[in-house]
Amino acid sequence: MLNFFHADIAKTDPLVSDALNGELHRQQTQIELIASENIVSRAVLDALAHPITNKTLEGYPGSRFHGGGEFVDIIEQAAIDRAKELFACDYANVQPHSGTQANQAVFFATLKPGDSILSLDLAAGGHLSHGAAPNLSGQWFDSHHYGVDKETGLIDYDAAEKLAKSIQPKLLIAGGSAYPRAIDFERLSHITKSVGALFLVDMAHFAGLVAAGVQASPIPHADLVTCTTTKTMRGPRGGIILTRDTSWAKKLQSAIFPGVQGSLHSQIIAAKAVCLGEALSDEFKTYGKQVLENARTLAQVLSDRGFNLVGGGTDSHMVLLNFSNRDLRGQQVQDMLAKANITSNKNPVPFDSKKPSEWAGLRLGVSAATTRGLGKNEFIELGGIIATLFENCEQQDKAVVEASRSRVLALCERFPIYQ
Ligand code: DSN
Repeated sequence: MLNFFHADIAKTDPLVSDALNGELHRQQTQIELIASENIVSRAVLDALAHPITNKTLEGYPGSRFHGGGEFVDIIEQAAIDRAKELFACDYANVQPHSGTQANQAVFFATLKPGDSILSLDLAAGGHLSHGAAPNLSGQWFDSHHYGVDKETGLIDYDAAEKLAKSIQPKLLIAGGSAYPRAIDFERLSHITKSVGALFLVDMAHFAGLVAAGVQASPIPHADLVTCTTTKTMRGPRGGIILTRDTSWAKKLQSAIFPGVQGSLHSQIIAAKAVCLGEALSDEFKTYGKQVLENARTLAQVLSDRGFNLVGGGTDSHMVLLNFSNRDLRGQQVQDMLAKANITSNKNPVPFDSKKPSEWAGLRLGVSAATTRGLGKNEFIELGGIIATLFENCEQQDKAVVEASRSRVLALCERFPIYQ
């Protein structure tokens, strides 16, 4: 049995061990620009790999169905308290296994099947779990979408208001995966109130920027707020539900358990507590400022080189490029960047109704590279490399790719991770 508790994974499972080592090496030698990714601290990794993962518990701190929960109680309560302090709210549920499950729990607490919901269109930067056709939310609810203005790429609040008045939704949702500009929560809150609906803000992508004080908080305006602890929050995979209105507490507690989830993931709760503690630090505020500066720098460099930015720029960690005027597809530019060790993802752009392989957009996010230590100067350099690679999509000049790859590898060496 000693072997079971102490043998190294390299000996017990070489296949998985080799792939894990390969993934670590990939992360160390590529610049990560996928907007939903980040690089967690050693402390978060320690929590994720702790034997606390063995613990099964249902319920909430002080009221569990299983015995032996005294240490998880301490940790979960700390995560709750830290989330409330960080986001200046009065209720937090840290058990959702993901952002999507946080949203499902909110639906369970607020809607009945067939009720109407109104959210940002997927191609305009919304999220699958906000009523997109293939998602459970799109099939169980009468789902409608507001969008962005064709010229500016900014949310068309007047059109959203008209739509809300005609649909009379039960729930209006803001937030998503690929809207780079700030959202006017106050305006959407007024629209919501005018039709007697509830207002949910899913701040999964920009929660870390809210925590750092560089983006406005939706908490004062929304009835309910969900987020993930990945992305800009720089923590483990998982979700959180927040509200300033404690009258929701009972419904939300039972919507998560036993509503849409069973036992909690103890190791993730521990890692969430660590990440929330880190986000309360001054260092995290500095990090948030740097994320914003880096994203704006990248946007400026790419715009100066003639590339088209959806929304005309960014107020967040991400930049969304539209290649439709250049006869390029997102997949082509994603593949070109990958050849030079830059990871990104193709994305639809507003009004893009094509299949994923033909989407005209590319989404770039700076959160992970900022955690690595890249600052404004490095993003000026990286933006230049990226623009040159975009320009090389037609020619496919191997020398350009090789020169870019060497410069990216040099950046990775200057800003190492997990050494
Ligand atoms: N919604 C996906 C993304 O933004 O990449 C995963 O979080």
